[in-house]
Amino acid sequence: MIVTQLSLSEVLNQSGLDPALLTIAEKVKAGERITDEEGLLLFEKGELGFVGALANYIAERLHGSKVYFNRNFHIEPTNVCVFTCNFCSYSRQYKHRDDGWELGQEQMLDMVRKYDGQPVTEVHIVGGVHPKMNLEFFCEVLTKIRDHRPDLHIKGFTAVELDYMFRKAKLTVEEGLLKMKEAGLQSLPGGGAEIFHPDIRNIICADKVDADGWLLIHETAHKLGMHSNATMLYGHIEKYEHRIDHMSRLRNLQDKTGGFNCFIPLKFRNKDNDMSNVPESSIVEDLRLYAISRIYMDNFRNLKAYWPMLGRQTAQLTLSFGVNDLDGTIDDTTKIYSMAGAEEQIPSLSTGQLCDLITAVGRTPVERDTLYNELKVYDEQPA
Ligand code: V47
Ligand code: SF4
Repeated sequence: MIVTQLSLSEVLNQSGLDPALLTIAEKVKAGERITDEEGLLLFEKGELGFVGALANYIAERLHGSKVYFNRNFHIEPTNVCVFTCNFCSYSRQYKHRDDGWELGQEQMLDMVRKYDGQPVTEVHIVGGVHPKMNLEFFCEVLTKIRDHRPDLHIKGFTAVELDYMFRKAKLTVEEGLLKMKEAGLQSLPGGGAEIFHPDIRNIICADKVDADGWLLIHETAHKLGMHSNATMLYGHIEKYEHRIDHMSRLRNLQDKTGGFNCFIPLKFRNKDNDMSNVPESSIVEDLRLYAISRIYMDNFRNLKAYWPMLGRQTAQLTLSFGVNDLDGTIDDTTKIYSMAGAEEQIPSLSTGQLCDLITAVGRTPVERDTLYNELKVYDEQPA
């Protein structure tokens, strides 16, 4: 089913529209940035149809009908973690490590070898923060992967994992990142950002790297020529103003460095964690959030909906609300979401299925690499 949004001129000609919302629509038409207050107003008063029309206009202006995906796979080295984020369904404390997993270097390399001869372009490495898996261990893993398959882009380690490793190794952020870059790391995923504002961060994930630490790692990576992504964990106890505060800090850093590839809102899932009493957000709220992110984050070209977590149908819907990227993948091996109650228990989509999902809503699938270079435009159905 194709969701048809109102055009921007239809929105501008609507009678009885709140004058402040009309100003926002005019700014969008002129390609101008909206303020924090206007972002907040969109959360408070912007109906789904209104924000959807604006977001769709921006996404089509930037990307036409193109929707990106990539072919990647995940390595999750361990779910043992020294931190105690209340929303996490995935981690196990070190003293309970027998309930979790800890991969050795050879096991990780076997996962890479499994894709020999297959056209994957990216490996995404992310996991818990294991007290014994240190910088040296991961530098060795990176180099082994790079030596085995130099064409594979290695995107790995959240700022949370890096912050812990660098501290343990008594290195500055720049020294640590340089070591990892030399070993083979090419870009950073966006995890660990959660909600930056201390009023929320101190409740949901008090003991890990704070907002300034997270932002410093990404800023330094950008300075060293590496790109990264940014996430926001939404739909739990945060208020609209915390979302705007979070997005504002990212927008400011992007103004400074231009190093973020994409923004990825992550919907909080409440199964088997210490926040299971917190209800999950509705699909309407999810779609509004995607649309408002697209409108507010004017210097992020790409807005990603991570389908294993949202479910393929909701992810498909987001394509009419500003999203232009579905991540991937032919074989997504992540457990972070399935353990938190995500829609997709065994997240795996073939390229053909992913293309069908995109074409079914009138868009054009485009395979990209990690840095958003276009590899193939699927005008026709793939063989
Ligand atoms: O930081 C953990 C989130 C993130 C839950 O950069 C949860 O391309 C919802 O960041 N409900 C890690 N979310 C994963 C991540 C990611 C995923 C896909 C692509 C990219 C990318 C990055 O997972 C964590 C946290 O925000 N998370 N538990 C939960 N219960
Ligand atoms: Fe550890 Fe990450 Fe889970 Fe927090 S979200 S407990 S840092 S694995």
